[in-house]
Amino acid sequence: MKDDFLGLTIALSKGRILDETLPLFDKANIRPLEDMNKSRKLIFGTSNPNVRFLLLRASDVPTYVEHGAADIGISGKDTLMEYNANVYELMDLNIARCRLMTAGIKGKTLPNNRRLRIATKYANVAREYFASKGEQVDIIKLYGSMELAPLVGLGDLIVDVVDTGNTLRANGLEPFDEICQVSSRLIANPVSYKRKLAQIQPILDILEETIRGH
Ligand code: PRT
Ligand code: MG
Repeated sequence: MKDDFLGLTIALSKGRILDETLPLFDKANIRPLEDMNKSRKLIFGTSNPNVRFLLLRASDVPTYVEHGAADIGISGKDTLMEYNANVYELMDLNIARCRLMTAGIKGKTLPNNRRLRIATKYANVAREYFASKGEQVDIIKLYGSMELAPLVGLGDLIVDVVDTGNTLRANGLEPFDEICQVSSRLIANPVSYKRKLAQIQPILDILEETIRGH
């Protein structure tokens, strides 16, 4: 079911990762032929005829790369931890940095007579984190706006990514524990990595150089 494009297909995601990724590829002389933030397209040719970009939901990037629909991609460590796709993690790009944290209503004590309920889109990460502390929790799976949940009694805590913490504060929440630091990673399909190394390696070299120069 592969299409007939023989070059390198790179999976990117809309939003903050894209904004920090395009300047990196720019250094490698790979620029989308249209404004990816404005166009409604999902496949973008680039200034390099052998490279194209796919524009995906952040959480779909590992899936496209795992199945070889994209050769390489850029994904947050949070997303990689949650979906545990069979991909190579080639490089820490050190962009879109944030932290995975637990958070809850400011000043509120947690119940100790029952299991904690955790509202999150990071169900696997949250379950493993609490299990590692010896705590069994009930997970309430959400797809966005986690900050709302505890305010209306949906869960005692949330697990979410936090940058400045402004969103938590604006909603009367406070961060509690840091689960891990997050940054975006360059990932590769294992077969593509072997077959297309000649195309991938020069891009890796330039990205590496650019990141070190930061
Ligand atoms: O739309 P979709 O559900 O696919 O993703 P999204 O809108 O939640 O996030 P998106 O697409 O903009 O970015 C996805 C990736 O960016 C995440 O997987 C992280 O790896 C990375 N990243 C870095 C962040 C943040 N920083 C971040 N601050 N993703 C989300 N946020 C959220 C945060 O949860 C809060 O709601 O941005 C809001 C502002 O953060 P504060 O702490 O500065 O207020
Ligand atoms: Mg988004």
